[in-house]
Amino acid sequence: LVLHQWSQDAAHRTLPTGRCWLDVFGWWTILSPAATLRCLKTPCQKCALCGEGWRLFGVKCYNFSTDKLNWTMSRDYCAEKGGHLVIITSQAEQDFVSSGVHDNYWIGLNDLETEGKWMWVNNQTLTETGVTFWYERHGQPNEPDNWTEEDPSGENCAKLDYSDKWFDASCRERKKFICENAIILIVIHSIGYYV
Ligand SMILES: [Ca+2]
Ligand SMILES: [Ca+2]
Repeated sequence: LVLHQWSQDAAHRTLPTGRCWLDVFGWWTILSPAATLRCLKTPCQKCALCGEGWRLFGVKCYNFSTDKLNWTMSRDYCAEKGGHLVIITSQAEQDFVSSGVHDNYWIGLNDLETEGKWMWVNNQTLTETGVTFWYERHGQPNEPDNWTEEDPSGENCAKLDYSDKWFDASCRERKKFICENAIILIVIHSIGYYV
């Protein structure tokens, strides 16, 4: 892969491959129609790439599905793509996944094994990750409430709701889902100069 090397004042100039700028993470970014490419260092020697249809945030790639699947099928679909259902471990990540697309999405959180013991798909507990974004009601039970009126087995899978908060829901329901995957790291062997 041949990339150009940019100077600070080249930010926001149009490159043949797309646009580049120094992003908030201090990395150079190119947006091309096919993919988001971001350099880990200046001068660029390694770049972070997300596949087509995946969005780059931090050091991860995210795919927001348009198809609807039940929770287990969503989990398996993300695993087939080499990733996992999204694991939300910070306010910034919560803000990213809930920005722009206000819809219902499965996330990688469940209490299938032990009722009330919520686990991420990598077996981390909410205590371990230290952040939760459950929906809170005023004067009524908060989420998760393990509601059993529609599904007697209760609600054992977590979704990101229109309200940008988490709800437990019946794992049988078909919903859109968010997959999270590692970035593709590319080592650049030849660096040109943008003038
Ligand atoms: Ca439950
Ligand atoms: Ca619920």
